[in-house]
Amino acid sequence: MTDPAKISYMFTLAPMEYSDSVKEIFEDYINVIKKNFGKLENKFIDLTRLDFSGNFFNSLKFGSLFALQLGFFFGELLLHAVLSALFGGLFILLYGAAVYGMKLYGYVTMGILLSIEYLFSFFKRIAFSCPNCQAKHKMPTYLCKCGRKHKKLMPSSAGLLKRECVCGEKLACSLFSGRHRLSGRWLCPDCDYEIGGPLHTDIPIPVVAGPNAGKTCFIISAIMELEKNSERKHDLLFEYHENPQLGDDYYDNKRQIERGNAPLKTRDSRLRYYQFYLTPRGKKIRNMVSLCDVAGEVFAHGDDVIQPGFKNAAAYLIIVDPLSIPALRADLDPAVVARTRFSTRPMDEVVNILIKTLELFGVKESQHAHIDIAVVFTKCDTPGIDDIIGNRAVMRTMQTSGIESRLEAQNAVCQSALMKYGEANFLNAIRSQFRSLQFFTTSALGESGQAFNPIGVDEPILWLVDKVSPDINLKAKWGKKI
Ligand SMILES: Nc1nc2c(ncn2[C@@H]2O[C@H](COP(=O)(O)OP(=O)(O)O)[C@@H](O)[C@H]2O)c(=O)[nH]1
Ligand SMILES: [Mg+2]
Ligand SMILES: [Zn+2]
Ligand SMILES: [Zn+2]
Repeated sequence: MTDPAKISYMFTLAPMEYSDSVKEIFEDYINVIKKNFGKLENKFIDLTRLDFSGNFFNSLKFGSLFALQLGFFFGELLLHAVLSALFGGLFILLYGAAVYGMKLYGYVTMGILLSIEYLFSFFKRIAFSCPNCQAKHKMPTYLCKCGRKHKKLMPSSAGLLKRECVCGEKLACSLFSGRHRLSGRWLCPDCDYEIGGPLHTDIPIPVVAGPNAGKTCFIISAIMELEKNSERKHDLLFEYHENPQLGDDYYDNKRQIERGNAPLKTRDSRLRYYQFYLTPRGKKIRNMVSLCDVAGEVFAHGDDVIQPGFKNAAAYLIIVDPLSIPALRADLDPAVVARTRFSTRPMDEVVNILIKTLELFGVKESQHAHIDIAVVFTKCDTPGIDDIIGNRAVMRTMQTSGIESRLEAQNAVCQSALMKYGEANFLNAIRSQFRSLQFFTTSALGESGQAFNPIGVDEPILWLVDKVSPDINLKAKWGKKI
């Protein structure tokens, strides 16, 4: 189905006018020839009617006059035939060159515009992830004020920089003519859900873990921290993009956590998209980050993971509940373990389900080999954890091993803890499948007994966003370019 746009002069109307003109010129030419030929024919008929039986001189006079007239008409026919063909042909040629030259110029310009748009979109990762149907598209559908939908508002034969909707509204259809500033609405081409706009870097990050690992707590508190600190600390402007039609519970959960309660339990097995913009000051192209939460039950029964959003990820964030590791749990105070709610889902199974899901959607290993992954230990406020993988363990490693980078020390501590506590399978699976791996130790709720005081929850998000976004560079934070 083509878009409801008026036809353009350059691509359609001018060639149509041209072919009409050629037809007209040709018809005129035939008429002129016919007319001249008719004159000649009539003269011949008159000639056959002449009576040459009378006076010889009279006959000679009429005969000569006739021959002269015949010659004149024949000459006229010849002149018209040649001159009209010459001038008509020249006109057709020049007119054709102008019309088709213009059309060719149009196609070349269209090719250039589309190539630049394509390259620009590729390098800036311009796309959008639909929080409703989870599809990922490069270009949303534009809904004109008249209610008509333009599925591909891009340079085309309906217009290179602007096109006209059949309602008469002029629509910018290129990045260079301000398409992103149009005041109509932008929809997902698959499900018509209204999305944020056509010009942002798309950063969907599924958050992966078993039930009760602390996914929802982590996501909500990470977003709260970013909302509070990202502008002040990193000059990144934050704006939450709420999806109330899809049951977005960010603000409800934020209130829950601020009161010291656990967030509302995620019941739906679909991915829930928590979306926000995180953009360096002064940049026109905003980063749309989507943290995708799912009821942990999905990772409890592998068969249920048919969530297309997983295949569109820009990065993954795996949550590890340290208490879900049986050997580590055994090292903690039994009284602490008894009062903490933890995940019982083995971590290597969670990762295997993720990898199987990607296979199911036809995502090849070579594709996710370009994807970065953050492995985030939660609940590090639990007494005893700090000494194993937390800040204290990291500081100790930095002092004893000579590792200067905190990120590297964190990796060393977390990986050796995983090996020590029998999670080599989990470690090998993620190491072999993804590009880069960074460990973080966090607490979504903070020291027990205190009010909301999360630790390190925004770091994994900033790290992944820094990795993915071409415009964000938090070198100062990490101590190196990542
Ligand atoms: N101590 C502690 N408990 C946490 C933390 N994060 C989550 N929890 C607890 O873990 C349980 C499950 O958390 P939730 O976010 O609902 O897990 P989900 O099923 O993975 O979304 C809740 O009872 C939380 O109170 C944390 O950082 N520290
Ligand atoms: Mg949850
Ligand atoms: Zn959709
Ligand atoms: Zn319209």
